[in-house]
Amino acid sequence: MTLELASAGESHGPALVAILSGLPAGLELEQTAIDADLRRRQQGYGRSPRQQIETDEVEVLAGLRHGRTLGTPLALVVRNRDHKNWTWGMSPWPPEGEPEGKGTRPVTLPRPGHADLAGVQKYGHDDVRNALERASARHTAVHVAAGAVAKALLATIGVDVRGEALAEHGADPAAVDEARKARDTLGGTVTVRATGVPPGLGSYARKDDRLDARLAAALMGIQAVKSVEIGDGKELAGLRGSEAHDEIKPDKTRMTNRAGGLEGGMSNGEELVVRCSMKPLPTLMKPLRSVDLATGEAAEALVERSDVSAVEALAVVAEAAVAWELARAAKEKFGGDALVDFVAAHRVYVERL
Ligand code: EPS
Repeated sequence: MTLELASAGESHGPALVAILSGLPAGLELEQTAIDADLRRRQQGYGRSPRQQIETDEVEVLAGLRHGRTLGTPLALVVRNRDHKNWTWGMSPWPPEGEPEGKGTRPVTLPRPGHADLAGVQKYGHDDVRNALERASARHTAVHVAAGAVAKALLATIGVDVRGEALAEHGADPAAVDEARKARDTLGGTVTVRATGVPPGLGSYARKDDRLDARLAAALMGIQAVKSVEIGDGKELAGLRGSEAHDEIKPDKTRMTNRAGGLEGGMSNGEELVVRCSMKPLPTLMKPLRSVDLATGEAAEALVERSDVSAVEALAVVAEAAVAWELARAAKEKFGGDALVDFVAAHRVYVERL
């Protein structure tokens, strides 16, 4: 059974939920490890005051007994504490009583760079909030919880995944202070590295099997991500073949790792190195020109509480996305309804190599 992840949840709704299926039975999970990743995602210089309202914690509703997976769907929940300020505005059922709190008036001023305009056009909404709530990067919280589960599975075969922001643009506190003063926002770049990845995860057999393509989709699927690079990425395009490729030693390791641990759509046993970059966040305190959808007149875009930068959060979210995709590829390769079978299959494979 392959690993699958389904998630749901609006930014100011009651909760974010994820259902993870295909996990082997007997995997030990630690609540503190999952919560530590949730906390890492909330940190970073430049986050919105929203992070002072939220203290993200995972709740498990199914699939776990006494800290071990049952081999059945694992249901994770991260509650939105801010929902208490939006109970009327984000009520799943027709709200009762007089409108109160946030989200009671329709949003009609789409933000350039956000899902706002195309979202209301596509789904036929009158209120931009009906689009922006799910498009929000808030829901990356539950994907980070899922990533922590994936990292626990990968750890059983010696794979470790770690994301880190490049110390520039949105991850440079001085640049963030300047941008905040100018009522502007910043983007930036993060690198995710995975060690202990055995050769042969993914495949060249079909386009959809290629691990590089799958990692690119997983990273590009994160809000605001605009580019993904594997290893030295587009820099390789400017080199000669003799300079670009990683020569092989007799022990089958490489002299360099410009390919970032991926060749032919497969891991090659070297450290896996992927990078992704996010655009500056589109909610600006000094708004860009837009249209008022209620009147059709020129107007300025919606101004809402928001982050100046979320690049350090992206490092944690990208780490989770890479971990999930690697765990999925490992589960495809090694199978196992019981964790011991998964681990044994990995051991036999590595011995053969
Ligand atoms: C977001 C806008 C802000 C961010 C949010 C993502 O939310 P709010 O409008 O409630 O202040 O804080 O990110 C989170 C809440 C989070 O936990 O990461 C957006 O429009 O994408």
